[in-house]
Order: sequence, then C-alpha cells, then structure tokens
Amino acid sequence: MNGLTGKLHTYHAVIALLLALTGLVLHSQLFREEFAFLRTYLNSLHVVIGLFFMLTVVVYVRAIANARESLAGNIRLQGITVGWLVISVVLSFTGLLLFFAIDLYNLAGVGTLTLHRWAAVFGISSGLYHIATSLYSQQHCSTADKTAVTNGHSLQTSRRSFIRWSAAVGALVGGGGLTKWLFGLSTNTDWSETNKKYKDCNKMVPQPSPSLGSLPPVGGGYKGNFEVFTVTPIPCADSDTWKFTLSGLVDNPMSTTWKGFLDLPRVVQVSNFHCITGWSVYNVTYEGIALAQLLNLAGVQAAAKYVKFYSGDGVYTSALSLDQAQSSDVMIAVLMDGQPIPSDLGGPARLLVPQMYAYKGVKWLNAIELISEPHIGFWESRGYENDAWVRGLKK
Ligand SMILES: Nc1nc2c(c(=O)[nH]1)N[C@H]1C(S)=C(S)[C@@H](COP(=O)(O)O)O[C@H]1N2
Ligand SMILES: [Mo]
Repeated sequence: MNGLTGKLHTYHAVIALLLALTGLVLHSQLFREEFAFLRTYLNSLHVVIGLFFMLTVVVYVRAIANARESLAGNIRLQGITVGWLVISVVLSFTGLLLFFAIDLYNLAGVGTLTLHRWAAVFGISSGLYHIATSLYSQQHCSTADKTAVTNGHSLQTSRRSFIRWSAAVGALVGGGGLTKWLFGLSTNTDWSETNKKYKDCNKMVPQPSPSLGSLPPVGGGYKGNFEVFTVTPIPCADSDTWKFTLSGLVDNPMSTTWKGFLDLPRVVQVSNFHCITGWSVYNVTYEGIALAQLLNLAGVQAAAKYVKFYSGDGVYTSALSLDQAQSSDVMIAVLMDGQPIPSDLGGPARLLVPQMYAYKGVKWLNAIELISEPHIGFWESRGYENDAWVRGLKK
C-alpha cells in the first residue's frame, strides 16, 4: 500500500491535474477566442504532459504488480485501481491517436475525440471523488486511534459513508455538467439557441441538381460529425437576393445571381475535413466549382498575389496565396453527399481547402477578391497560422 501512496502517487496526481486543467482550458470558449494564438502551444504542452502521464501509468502498473498481495483483500482499492487504469489507458490511447490522427489518416478518425472526451469526463469526476473521499479519510485516520478508544466507531462509519455518498453525488453532478459542456454543439458561440432554429433556413430556388458521382455519393457517405462552428448568428440566404461577386485584380469581374452561379461548371470530389480543435470528418463527397477554373475564367492579372474570401455573415474572412488557391482540390461547394449544404454548415456555398485546417473554409461564401497584399483573416488575426496546412498533409 505504501508503494502506491508515496511519491509516485503525488507525481501521478499532479500530472493528472495539469492534464485535466490544460485539457479543459483547450476546450474553453476563451481559447477559441481571446487566446486562440496560444492554442497550438497549449496543445503541445497538453501532449507533453500526457506523455509524462503515460510514464507514471507504466511505473504505476509495475508498482501495483509488486503490491499485489496488499491489494488482494481490498476490493475497494482494487476497484479504484482497475477503474483508474482503464480510464488512463483510454485517455492515453485516444490522445496518441488524436496526436497522430492526420498521419494515420482514416484509421484514427471518427469518434476518437468523442472517446477522449468521455474518458476525460470519467477521469475528472472520479479523480474529484477520489480527492474528496481521501482528504476526509486522511483527517479521519489521524484521529482514528483516539476515537477508537472512546468507542465512537459507528458514528465515524456513518459519517464516512455520508462523506462518500456526498462525494459520489458531487462527482455525478460535476460529471454531468462536464459532459454537457464537452459535448454541447456550437460550444464556441452564444448563438446556439438561435442556430438550432436556423439549422436550415436557406431558401434557394432552384436547388443545384447533383451530377453523376454526387448522388449517390461516390465517397459512400461521410464518416464522422460536423460540429457547427460560427462566430456570428447563422445568416439565411434567399435566391431572390443572393449574389456572388468576384472582383479585384481580374480582367473579367463577375457578379452573378444564384441561377447564374449554378450555370458555372462543377466538379465532384471526395475529401476530408479537419478542424484545428481536433475533430475530423472523412470521405465527404462534395460537388462545386473548382476555384482554379473560376479564377481562369476571371482572368487573374499579374499584380494579383492573394485571394480574399468573404462570408455572407459580414464578419468572417480568410485568404490564400494565389498558388494555394489554385490547388486542384480547392472548391466552392454547393452539394455535400448529393444534398444542398444546410445553412448551419455554410450553405448555399462554402469554400473548401481540404489540405488546410477548416478555418480556411469560409462558410456562406459570397465574394472573392484578388488582391496584391496579404490579408489576415478572422482566425488568422487571432493567432492561427496563415499557412494552415494540416500537419502531414502539406504537399
Ligand atoms: N463564416 C464562417 N466560416 C467559418 C467559420 C465561422 O465561424 N464563420 N468557422 C470555421 C471553422 S474554425 C471551422 S472548423 C469550420 C466549421 O465548419 P462547420 O460549422 O460546417 O462544421 O468552418 C470555418 N468557416
Ligand atoms: Mo475550426
């Protein structure tokens, strides 16, 4: 027992605490806004602390193996140990998968972040329970000898079980709150209620008709879940008023209605979608206008070096270098798995840059401008890389 509660226990506890703190902060609203520029560093720190955590788990397993005899009779301690071990292993495994997600490609994909979050919920709430109950029993133990003599034992026992039960209830309530927070969609906005109402509020007539390959989707249907991310309320588009413009340093500026936009030639592609916060969606069959083709039609002037993208929300922008914008898989998508893109996911038209993090994928795209100087977009000006290549995908 001593071997398990000595220095090793302290190290392990402190590291677990740091891991929980950095993980919670990474998920917080604050780090999607004011402190976005720290995200990548904090993420690396979280991973490094995670490696130390794994190290203490390994050492722990050895210590437990040595202390087998002292565990033998103690069902409660066995339960704690096995439970904690399972949580630690799941956390470590999903953490590693997430870190290598892009390199492992489809393998790591769907559900890894979800599993990591669930393990965090169980880990944090059982950790809190463990702290609460053992803090009490430490106090209790120091006076145990005296009280045993004065025969207050049954009182002690009932008080102890009362503490245990309150700690358990506290952990359950805390765990419930944590679950709600970690799994709430649109967690990055104050608009979640409004967004539910406007899940698909676009009124576009006609709908784009899917070409061969789009329906049924050649990718076989996307795998994973989109988390709706928006820094504004979801704007609703109407084909009567919707306009798309291409302007700036081009020979043939363009301003077109929805009908004209649908007359532009479209291509079909299967691509993956990676958000920098760790979730991905795989094998999405998109149909849309290849940006390189559109730029060709517009006749890009020699002075143009960058392409700036505007959103119908009036707030969000992003930009690519001309080179990046001409990558063959950059498109303005209007169909996803053969269906019009719903307004919460950026329809009627959204930008896709599959090899970059999805903050480059401007939703509700309605204007493109060719410019000579770099533009720093919404998230980029809050610290995200301007060259947003997904690690491992850069050509
Ligand atoms: N207009 C607009 N486009 C946006 C965003 C946004 O907040 N507003 N968020 C970006 C980010 S960070 C991501 S991960 C994706 C999310 O796309 P989804 O909401 O369709 O899942 O959209 C990107 N495009
Ligand atoms: Mo994102």
